[in-house]
Amino acid sequence: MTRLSQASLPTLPSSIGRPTYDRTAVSAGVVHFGPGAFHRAHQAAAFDTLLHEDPRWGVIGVSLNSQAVAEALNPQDGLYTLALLEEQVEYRVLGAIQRVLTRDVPAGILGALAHEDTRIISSTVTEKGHCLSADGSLDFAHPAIVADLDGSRADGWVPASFTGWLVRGLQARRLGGLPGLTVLSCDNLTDNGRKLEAATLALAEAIDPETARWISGQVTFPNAMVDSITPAIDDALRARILDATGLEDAWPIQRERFTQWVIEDRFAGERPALESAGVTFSTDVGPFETAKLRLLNGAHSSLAYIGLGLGLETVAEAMTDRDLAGFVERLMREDIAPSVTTPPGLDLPAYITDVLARFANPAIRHLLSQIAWDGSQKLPYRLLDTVRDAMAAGRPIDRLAVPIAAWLRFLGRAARKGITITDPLAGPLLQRAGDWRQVLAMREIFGDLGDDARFVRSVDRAISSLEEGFLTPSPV
Ligand code: CS2
Repeated sequence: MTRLSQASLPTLPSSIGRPTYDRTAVSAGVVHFGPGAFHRAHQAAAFDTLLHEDPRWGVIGVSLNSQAVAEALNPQDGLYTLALLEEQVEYRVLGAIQRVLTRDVPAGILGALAHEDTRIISSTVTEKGHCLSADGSLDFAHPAIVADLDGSRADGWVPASFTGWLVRGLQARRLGGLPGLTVLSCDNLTDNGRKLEAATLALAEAIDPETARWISGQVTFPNAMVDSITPAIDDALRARILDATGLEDAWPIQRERFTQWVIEDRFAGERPALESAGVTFSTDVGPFETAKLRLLNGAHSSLAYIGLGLGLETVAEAMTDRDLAGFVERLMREDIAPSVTTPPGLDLPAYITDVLARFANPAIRHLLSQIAWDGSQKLPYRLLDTVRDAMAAGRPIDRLAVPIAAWLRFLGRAARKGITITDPLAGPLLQRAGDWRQVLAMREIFGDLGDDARFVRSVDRAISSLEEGFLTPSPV
């Protein structure tokens, strides 16, 4: 079987989309940290579209924690297949990624960051990759940050954290007399750009104050909202892709057709003309981020923890459970929507209807267990901020407490069965999971919410009602 590569590209059936621009003429305007499925399905697809008009926006991927993407994509000249999931699946081979660099060649990463062609450093390193405390500031006690503070004193420092790499790369640009650039976070965090800016400045200040000053003047960190449902690839789809393309692809990816990327118009220097790829530039991304994180991701995590408790496997399957789907819809419309400022031009009730339809898409097999990863990092943005706003406004929080209770029960089940969970706080969470009050007391997740008697009472009631087999605590 022939492997997908630049050389084998012409053998693709004509029905399969592919880069029709000259890939040898492309320069890398973007260095992206975290070239996993989400980046490759979403932002790299947008850059692939843009490259048909402007060759200066190729992408160099940096994978800090694994060799897997590099091993899959480098032998394929950065090419991979994207399946757009609908009744009729559409396949497209994407070519924006030029190569993927890994930690074992630090000089390569540094060279890319401090290259004159590089004008954007972007990231999808997930919530935990930002090493933040519960208040959203850089966690100076995080082992990777401690290692960077220590390591930065030595010559030839190889950073451990993503933030460390930013500081190291920006320092190299300053020392090399290169201009500043745009650091573009595409992670699911409220105020992602501002948080990354504050974290980078705090670390730079501790390591090299002159670079911190340079960053303040030369580098911008726009906020951005990214949205597209991207389930992990499975063997069934791999087989279908092989069938459709006739080429072996070590790591194809899939996503729904819907995609949205709203970027704050705050670029250092030239802004890529991504409008042609459907990107929206806005002066205020905050309302878009909040609407998406609280409504879509909040509902997703609710479906995941409640659904897993009911023995369900996928999002679409959970949406066929009438009680659960009805509960989540009420949660979105009655409990979450009041905490969301309507983004300009968006009809919030229609947005909720659309999100629910996307969840119910039977062409997408999105595992609840995948969404259940990293609950300690996700719930603060997805649900706890909404709880705080609801309490401050005197609105009920009983329904909002249900997914939190479902997460606590998910932890309790894992601890009882002795199975581990994917979460950077898995150790302490599972240790405390036998007594959910101890989990609520974890300030790194709940802040001072765990001290609030009203919140604790609501969670207590929600746990009892889930135990009794009701989705909702009465009366709702
Ligand atoms: C999901 C997200 O895995 C998860 O936690 O909620 O990846 C979700 O599919 C995307 O944010 C949709 O844009």
